[in-house]
Amino acid sequence: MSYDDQNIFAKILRGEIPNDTVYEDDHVLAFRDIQPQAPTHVLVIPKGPYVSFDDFAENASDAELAAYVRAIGKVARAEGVAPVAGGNGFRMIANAGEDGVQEVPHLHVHILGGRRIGRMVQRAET
Ligand code: DGP
Repeated sequence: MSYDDQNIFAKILRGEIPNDTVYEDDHVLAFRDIQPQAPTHVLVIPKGPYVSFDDFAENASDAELAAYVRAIGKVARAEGVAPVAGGNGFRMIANAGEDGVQEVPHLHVHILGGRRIGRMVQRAET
């Protein structure tokens, strides 16, 4: 699957659509999900044109990979949900492709916290 530069997160990165930014650096943008599923629901995206985690893992530079992982930790700490910083915990979700039910074809990790998130996987699609 090739990258579609008309996807909604590409538009956010170009500043064509507003977002509620919680973190930004040279390689990463993090912003609040428009349909929050928990008190903390932040999306962390690389600024590069990567469709999914497997695309990113294969094609991103070491600097992009490191920045992305670090940014996820920084966001979790800033949101007060990181256990090593006294938070009560969180879940990271990265949906990929059709079976992963990925809606936006630009890599994003959801960070969910602030409540008990529940079971990891449901048997039936909801
Ligand atoms: P996924 O199913 O993993 O591809 O999740 C896509 C998420 O993106 C979903 O939780 C809603 C969120 N979303 C979609 N459009 C927008 C938008 O324009 N702004 C923001 N902040 N979030 C969006």
